[in-house]
Parts: sequence; structure tokens; C-alpha cells
Amino acid sequence: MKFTEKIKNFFAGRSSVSQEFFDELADLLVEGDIGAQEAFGTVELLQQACKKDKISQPDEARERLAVLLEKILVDGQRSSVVNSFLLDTSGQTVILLLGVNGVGKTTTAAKIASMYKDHGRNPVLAAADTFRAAAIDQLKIHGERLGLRVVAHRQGGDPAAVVYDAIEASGGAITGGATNGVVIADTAGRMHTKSALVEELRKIDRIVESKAGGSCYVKYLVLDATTGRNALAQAEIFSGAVSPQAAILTKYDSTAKGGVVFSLASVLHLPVAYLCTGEKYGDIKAFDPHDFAREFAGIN
Ligand SMILES: Nc1nc2c(ncn2[C@@H]2O[C@H](COP(=O)(O)OP(=O)(O)O)[C@@H](O)[C@H]2O)c(=O)[nH]1
Ligand SMILES: [Mg+2]
Repeated sequence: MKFTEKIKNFFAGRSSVSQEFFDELADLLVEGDIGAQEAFGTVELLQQACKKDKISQPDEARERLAVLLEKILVDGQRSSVVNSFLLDTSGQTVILLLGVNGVGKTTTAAKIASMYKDHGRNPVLAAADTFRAAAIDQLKIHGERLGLRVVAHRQGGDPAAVVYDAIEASGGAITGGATNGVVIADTAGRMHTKSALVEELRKIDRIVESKAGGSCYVKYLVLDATTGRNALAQAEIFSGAVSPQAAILTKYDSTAKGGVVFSLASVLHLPVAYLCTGEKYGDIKAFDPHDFAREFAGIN
């Protein structure tokens, strides 16, 4: 059963709010992958609000819950570089997709490339996951389908060099003059060791800074919604290594609960930029804190 169905059933089955109601609600939120601290804190605030405003109807309490949940997401948006406004940035743009293996980096790189293409831009895809030959081929297939250039080196090559070449290929080498090239770089999610991966990503980061400093440079951390609380642990590692500005939550089309986004906001101040809901190029949409909070609370 989808989490939203569970929460809908919960509210449908109550006739008034009580201590038991709040206790069960907190447990249910934890089940939805919200962290225990956020869940209990939010329910505490909800309980106070209901008392103060004499709210006794579960439906009314749920409206308040959605407002509190939305506030967690909005308060966590430290960065304004979060979503589709990027598409309207006219200058040079470099986008890096980061994340562990299997979360959907390559697929998401292609989705973002497709969005730019629809906006009349001509993005270059950079196959900077050089760890596996299959990863390079996978990006090349997307490039062919989308009619976009893919810059790739051989397997085992230096990913930073791939990104460097992609920036050149996109027109980023022109100094002094205005360029509007877009580079979307896939990266590796698995290495022999975690420190090797972190070093590799830091090197790419340095190359982009030196090669395309001053351009719009965004690092998105791709997280798989089906991994639940594990996504927070991944975000902690990547945030410590290369400070992504925002996350992209994939596989939200499955039975994923998605509550981890509240922890990303409150613990790491990592906003979510996009939600991905399938494998097709069009299955990506800008994340909306208001809609997400309401859906999580079972309102729609
Ligand atoms: N259902 C669903 N599947 C996805 C989504 N994003 C990626 N996938 C699938 O997840 C698998 C891993 O994706 P991939 O892009 O190769 O992950 P990577 O290892 O991070 O590059 C593939 O089978 C994708 O088709 C999504 O939003 N929804
Ligand atoms: Mg990949």
C-alpha cells in the first residue's frame, strides 16, 4: 500500500483528535521515512496548535500538519539554486549529477538534457562515469536518442578530463566572450573505496571551478526514494565531500514514501529540486514543497 493511502486511511478512521491520535500519527510519520526527531517535533507543534485553536476534527488537524510539513521544507531551502529557473539562465551552465550506483544519475542526466533541449538549448553530455564501460555506452545511447553530443573517453580514463573536454565542446573555452553552452555530466557512484570516489569528485569540482568559474554551476545529488532513510546517510557523505546545492529524488513513482526529504531539509539544509516519477524523459518535474507536503499528509 502506498504511504499516502495509509495516511488517508488513518485520518478517515478517526472522529476526533486525542492523545492516542497524536501518538499514532507520530509513529505513522516515522513509518513514512521522516526522521523520528522531525516526526515527534512536528506532532508536538501540531498538538499545541490544535489545543490553542480548539481543533478537534482530524481533517482540520491534517490541514495544519501539511502547513507544518511545508514549513520544514521551505526553512531548509538555504539555496535558491534549486529548480527549473536554471533553464532560463542564458549563460554557460555546468550541471553535475552525483550519487551512489543505481540511484538514477544517468537516466536523470538524460532527462535534464531533454529539458534543456526543449528550451532550445543544445546541451553536451559528459560521460564522467568512466568506472564502467557500460555506463559510458548507456549515456551514448541517450545522446543518440536525443540527438545530443556526448563527450566520452575510454573506460578507466580521468573523469575530470572528460568534464574539461565537454566544457570546451560546449563552447566554454571561449574566454572574454559570452558563451551559453550547457554541460550535463554523469559521474561514477562506485569506486574501489569511498575516499577514491570523494577524491575523484573533488577533482572534477576543481576542474569545473577553474575552467568555467563564473558560470552557472550546479551539483545535484541524486537520491533513490525507495532507499528510505539510507538516502540521508548518502546525502551526509556527499554533502561533506562536494557540497551539492540540491537533491533530485528519483523513483518516486514506486511505493517510495519520500519522507526522507524532510530530514534532508532539516538536517542538511539540502532542498529537493526535482522529483522523478518514471523512466521516460518526461518523467521529471520541479519539486513543489506545498504540493509535496500536502500529498505526504494525504490531502489532494
Ligand atoms: N521507476 C523509475 N525508475 C528509474 C527512475 N530513474 C531511474 N530509474 C531506473 O533505475 C535504474 C538505474 O538508473 P541509472 O540511471 O542507470 O542509475 P545510475 O547508476 O545512478 O546512473 C535504471 O533501470 C533506470 O531506468 C525513476 O524516476 N523511476
Ligand atoms: Mg550511471
